[in-house]
Amino acid sequence: MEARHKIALLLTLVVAVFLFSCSKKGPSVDCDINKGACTRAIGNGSISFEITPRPVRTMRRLLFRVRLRDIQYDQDRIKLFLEMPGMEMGENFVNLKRISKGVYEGTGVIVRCPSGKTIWRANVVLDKIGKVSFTFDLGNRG
Ligand SMILES: [Cu+2]
Repeated sequence: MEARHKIALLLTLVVAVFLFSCSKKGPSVDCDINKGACTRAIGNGSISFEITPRPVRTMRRLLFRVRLRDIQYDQDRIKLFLEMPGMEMGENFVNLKRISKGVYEGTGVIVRCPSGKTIWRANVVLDKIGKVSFTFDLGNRG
């Protein structure tokens, strides 16, 4: 093989590896869970979500809080599902109870992923209104 062909082949491989590693980048994190509450618009209002204590760690008792603003929601419970994007981790949900107008709280645990991945998604489901998702990374505390 000529030298320039070898170089061309090498460059092609480098580009291929680069593209592959980019496409493997995983789910995009959209909530900095250790900075405070994250907020999503829904309907004419919004939903805020936070976990305390911070920094958020796995295998600890955590408080999950959802706050509704300008949303008509008369139920006294909200279900919050925890999942890992692209993984089957088994069903994991937290029952949130209304503690004051528009504020729902519940305790739960985020398990440690055996694969070492640390990105989680919380899906907040409001009956007849819809679902919002928050994707966050526990980083080295996952
Ligand atoms: Cu996992």
